[in-house]
Amino acid sequence: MNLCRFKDKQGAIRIGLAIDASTVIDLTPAGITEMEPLLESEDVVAQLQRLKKETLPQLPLSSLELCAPTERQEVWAAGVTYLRSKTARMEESDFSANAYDKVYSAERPEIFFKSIAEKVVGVGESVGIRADAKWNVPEPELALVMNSKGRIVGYTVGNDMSSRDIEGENLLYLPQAKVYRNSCALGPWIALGAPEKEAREWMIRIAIKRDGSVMFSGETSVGQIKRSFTELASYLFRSQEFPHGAVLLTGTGVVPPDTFTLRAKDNIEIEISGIGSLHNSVIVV
Ligand code: DO4
Ligand code: MG
Repeated sequence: MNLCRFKDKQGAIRIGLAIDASTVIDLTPAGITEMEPLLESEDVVAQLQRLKKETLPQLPLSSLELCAPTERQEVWAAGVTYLRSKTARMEESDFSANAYDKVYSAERPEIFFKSIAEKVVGVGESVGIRADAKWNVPEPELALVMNSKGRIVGYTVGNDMSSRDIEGENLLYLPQAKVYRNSCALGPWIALGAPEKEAREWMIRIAIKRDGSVMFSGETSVGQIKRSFTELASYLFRSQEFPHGAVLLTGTGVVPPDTFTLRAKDNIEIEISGIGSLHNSVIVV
């Protein structure tokens, strides 16, 4: 079951539920004006199954302006959860290479802050590459959607945009390599109800196009993530509260070759088989 946020003709946000590949029902007439109460409910899937039976407006997906799926959640990110991420980062850095090696197998995962909800970029909007960085890449990632109790209630598609030269120069520059204008894209769908076992079978695919030609494409399986989702989620919620829930990017397993860097006007498409696809163009920020 896939939920989304979309804008109506007056620009107001509404909550939609996909009923097939091309149709969304508008949940507003049923009193659903935000996702948060749904994500907090004991059984969101059962609640949505009930709503599906009500007579609610059916809208063609192609007519909707879809928005980022975040309302008030903070977005965090786990790192070095795939072997590919560890080796690429060890190669790009000099004296901090050991840190990646250690964190990959350490008990405590790497988790860092990525974005507040209102700064998240939605489908069709532009992600940013820093004007002061020379080597910029997208990071296609599965994102866990958790409610305030730390329960994983859904999944969305994420892009943890990164400046590899800034991170590679010195690991202490990580917040600058990771957190800047338009550096986090999510959505448009929140897929609900899939257990971790099922989600680990999904594929993550990325294609980067420049002037209509594919400059890079790659894929990985979610199952390649070294740590369990519950382990990552429980570390995020240690000694920490998220009254509106949280979103956690789970790390990248696809890294373009070292010769590749993004340019303005590139188009990035990330698809996760059990969820849907997120596409964004690139601007310099
Ligand atoms: O350690 C730096 C960031 C790692 C990361 O973002 C990833 O592995 O996806
Ligand atoms: Mg990442």
